[in-house]
Amino acid sequence: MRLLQASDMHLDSPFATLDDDLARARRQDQMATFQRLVEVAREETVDALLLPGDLFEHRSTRLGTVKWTMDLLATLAPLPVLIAPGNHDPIQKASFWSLERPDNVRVFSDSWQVEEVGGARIWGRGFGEEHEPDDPLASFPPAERPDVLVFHGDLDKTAAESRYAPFSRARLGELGAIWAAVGHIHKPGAIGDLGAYAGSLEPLGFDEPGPHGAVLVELDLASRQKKWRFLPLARSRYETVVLDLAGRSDEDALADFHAQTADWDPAHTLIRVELVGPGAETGWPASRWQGEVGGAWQAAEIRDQRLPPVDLNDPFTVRGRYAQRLLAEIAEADGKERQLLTLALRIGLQALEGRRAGDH
Ligand SMILES: [Mn+2]
Repeated sequence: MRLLQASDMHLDSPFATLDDDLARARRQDQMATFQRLVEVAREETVDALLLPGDLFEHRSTRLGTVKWTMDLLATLAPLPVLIAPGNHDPIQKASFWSLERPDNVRVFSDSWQVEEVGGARIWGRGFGEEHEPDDPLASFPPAERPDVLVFHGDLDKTAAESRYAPFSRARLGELGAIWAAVGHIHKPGAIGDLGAYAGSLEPLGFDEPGPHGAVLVELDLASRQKKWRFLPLARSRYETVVLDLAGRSDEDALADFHAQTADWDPAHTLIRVELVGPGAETGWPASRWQGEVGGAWQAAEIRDQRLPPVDLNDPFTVRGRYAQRLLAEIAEADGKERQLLTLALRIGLQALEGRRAGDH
């Protein structure tokens, strides 16, 4: 039998860090990719579509989107669509899961339930609340042997580490399913030989780089063997390019940028360029980099983390001591904090030279 697995669509995500037009475009991408998923279910003549959670973003999904989704899934009938709600779309009393749905769409509750599809026993379980520190596999009925599992949870985590249905791969192995279709982790990947996370169907941000999509599984119930492959269905991808300016000109670094990104489709790539190394004083300003990287990308942002020239051997001046203190903190920091501290270092050193803060 053939199964198509996809999760973590987060339809109607706010994309709050993007400007309004781009956020709207990304929500349209999410819906277009979901539509593509439904087409693939039809083209690949699968026996069921498995959606292990976070189909919706319960704080921001609009009623119209829920209805659009259900109408689309209805077009697959009689193909079963099995949904195990996740932490972003838990089955609560006052949720869109209480709306009417097509007969072929089945939503698992927050206790394990079974659906029979083509002779396979497909067991599923959903989130009932946003936070669930209990191991979802601990409550699996002990006398049962599942063929397929569909659920949302956090792999190789303990209750102390995760409030998102933490479970162990050892326990998953003990249950003896041929395949586990699991949602929650947005990076696509195998769970050993036991199953897989399909990852977020359409990536949500720069922390979800690379191709995203769905998983197509082929199972043989008699031999309990399986084959599976990843289908890159996402419309867009997020990529970060780090350009180290040490020992080369801005022109060379830009040529390197073009070489590194040559294979990516600009119209469907959101790109972040991190400038590191020296050159903040003498190199192109961030605004020039923004222009050089180009407007062909779906979105392009420059993260300027270049350091100003600093004499580290000068602990006797205010400038040297300020720099040492900030550099020590920069070494410990990451992400946004690192960017902020780098900016503080640059502006602070300029201020100590009597220059205006806007000159960076
Ligand atoms: Mn998710």
